[in-house]
Amino acid sequence: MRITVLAGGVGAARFLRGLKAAAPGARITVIGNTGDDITLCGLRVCPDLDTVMYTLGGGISEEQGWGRAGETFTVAGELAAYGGDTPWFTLGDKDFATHIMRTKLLAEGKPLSEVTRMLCERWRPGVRLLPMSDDVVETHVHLDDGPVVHFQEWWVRLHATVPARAIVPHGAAEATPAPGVLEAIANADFILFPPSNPVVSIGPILAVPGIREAVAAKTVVGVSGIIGGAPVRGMADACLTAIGVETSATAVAAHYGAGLLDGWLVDEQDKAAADDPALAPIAVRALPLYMRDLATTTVIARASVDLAQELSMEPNG
Ligand code: FO1
Repeated sequence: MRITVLAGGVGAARFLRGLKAAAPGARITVIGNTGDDITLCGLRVCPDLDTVMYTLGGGISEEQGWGRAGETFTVAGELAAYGGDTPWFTLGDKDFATHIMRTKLLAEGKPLSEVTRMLCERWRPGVRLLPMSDDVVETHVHLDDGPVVHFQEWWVRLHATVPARAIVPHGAAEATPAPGVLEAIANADFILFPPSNPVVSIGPILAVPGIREAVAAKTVVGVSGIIGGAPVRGMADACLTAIGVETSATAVAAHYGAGLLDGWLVDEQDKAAADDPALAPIAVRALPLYMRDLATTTVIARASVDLAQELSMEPNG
């Protein structure tokens, strides 16, 4: 079974751990969001790629969901002594090695997809991890009062508390899918959208020309990251508000649209979504969606696979 997953953020990485357990024989390709990427002190940092690589490779800081376990911050402290670059974005000593190696390989002219493959040779995540594009795409947040800031500054320094009037994947329109991305979508038995932030994690991936159309041609099952009107973690509500979408499992499914989504998993608190006319063409299933641990995550992942297989069988699937 070949599964392709569009992924970004902590929720996606945790979902993928459950997916590997739920479908041990499946060949999983992860198309990772690179809109969160940022250059700090001259080093290229790819948070959503690293979160998947570390989580599935066993190096993640479990409590944070990003960065490395057992970190020290000596280098960050020394940089701060020099006035630092962005003191609000903390890089640990072990994490620095990833960014130094990535930047070295990029400077040798290797594309991000090749660099990611090389870094994964160490971590062995058990999935093929592809950046959505080898071209630079960075999510910019247009604040209500005018300035445009990098997503990380809005997310980390401003805690997404400053109202935004637009969230734009800058560079996406000029980007091309990374090698293997369109093939991974076309050759998949189905596509999964994990409980990622629909605006800043899945959105930028779909904004790369060619990807949305390729995904729409497949059977797609998504997992709501919104339960009972609130994001499970992170600040997806601030992102949804910025694009005028209500923070609800129904509204997010409607945002993706029936042109994209064939199935949608919602928590039991949101089971009314199954009867919402706005989601009529989408097969909605309700089940406990809190990913408390690997066991509960595996059940959720298995449910997404089962629904995708059921929908793939249908004549118009
Ligand atoms: N998030 C924070 O809230 N504060 C940080 O200092 C921070 C540092 C950081 C370093 C490396 C990395 O890969 C991720 C980091 N994150 C931090 C999380 C990051 O903002 C998010 O993981 C994604 O960009 C959104 O999913």
